[in-house]
Amino acid sequence: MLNRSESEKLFIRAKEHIPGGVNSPVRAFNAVGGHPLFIEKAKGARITDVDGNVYIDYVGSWGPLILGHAHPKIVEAVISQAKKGTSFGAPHIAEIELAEKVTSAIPSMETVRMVNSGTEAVMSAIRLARGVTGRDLIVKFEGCYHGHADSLLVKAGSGVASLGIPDSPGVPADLAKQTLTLPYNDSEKVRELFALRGKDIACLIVEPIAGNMGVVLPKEGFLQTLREVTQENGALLIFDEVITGFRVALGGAQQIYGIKPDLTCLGKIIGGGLPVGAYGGRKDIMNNIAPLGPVYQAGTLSGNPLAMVAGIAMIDVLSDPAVYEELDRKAETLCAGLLGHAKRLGIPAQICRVGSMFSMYFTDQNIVDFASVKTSDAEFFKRYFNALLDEGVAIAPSPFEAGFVNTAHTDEDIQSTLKIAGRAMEKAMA
Ligand code: HOZ
Repeated sequence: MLNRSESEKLFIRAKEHIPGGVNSPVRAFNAVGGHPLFIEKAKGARITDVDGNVYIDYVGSWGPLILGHAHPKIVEAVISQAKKGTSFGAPHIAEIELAEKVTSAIPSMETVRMVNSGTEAVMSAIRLARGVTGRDLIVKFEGCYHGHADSLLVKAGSGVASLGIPDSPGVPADLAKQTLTLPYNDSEKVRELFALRGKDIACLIVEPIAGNMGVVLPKEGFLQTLREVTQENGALLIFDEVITGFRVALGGAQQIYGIKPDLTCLGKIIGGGLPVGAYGGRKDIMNNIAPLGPVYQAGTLSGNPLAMVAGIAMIDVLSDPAVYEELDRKAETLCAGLLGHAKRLGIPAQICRVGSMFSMYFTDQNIVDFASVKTSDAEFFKRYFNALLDEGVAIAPSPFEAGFVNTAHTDEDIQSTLKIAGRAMEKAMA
């Protein structure tokens, strides 16, 4: 067992003045027991905690660090911008440059508005969809998490699922009523709902590859059904690509599956690890946002220069297709090795993976939706998580999150991880 006493002390101190000692609930380790690690520093594929323990990191700040921690190009861009100013609250050239890069990588985003987080991006896209269609109802899928805006905290994934909070108090019942939920991957139920309520639905929002109930892949034809049904009913299709955008491909999941949504939301990844989000899509829709149109959305720190230059530096590196091939190869090796261990040990297991994002489930069920995800053995996960951590491998402290391979992971890192994971699974069986 590693000595984590300094982290433990800091957690006690943090709880004095920060609710639960954390600034985002899933970090609190509730789903895995013990206390969170307090991080001292991170570089490449490794994080170091305040006790000096070093871990191979597959959390990557929950996805955005596709180039690993403190990538030299991003660090250089941020330092050089900081010397010129950290916030202007006024237009500047880096905003245009990042917007050009995002819209060229994701052509369905004809124009894009920068905000500060994925939550803000989604919240604004929903308001826009309601404003443009003049309708109130929205549709989401069980286990998909789209940030913590009121309308979206209904049957959500991520921390909401980890903590077992089905629907958050504080969300007015009248508002929650406007959010209709369906099981992920159930095309038939989507058609049935739209047949009944289609003319009142402003938009349908989906993670085209779910990443907040763990990774769940869309079944063949599912995204196409969503595209057709929304179009037939005059509702907007919103892809929440906060996790998948620039992660599974430069053009996100929509590039892989060949579906063009009306609006797309992006998050943390386009800031290279700095706080940022964005939403964009068809110009005729986006033109309804203030100052062009009446749908209001604003933010002093939106388009923040530090986040913009970090995002530009990151996209420049990602523009080489070899980056994605390499990520895919390493993630494939890792996942095949993990499944191999499970098979050898007779542990029922499934892995869902697209490129460098993946989740492992300890179940014999096919993973297609939130119900099947919940058949994964949460107690086994807890023991496995802690056994990994004890040997210096960090994965997300919840069975409802994704793991990420980043460009900084070397082949040796993958092999060491596999050795540790084999031992961790054996330990978790005991
Ligand atoms: N929604 C994030 C993971 N999918 C949580 C991030 C955090 O708690 O820091």
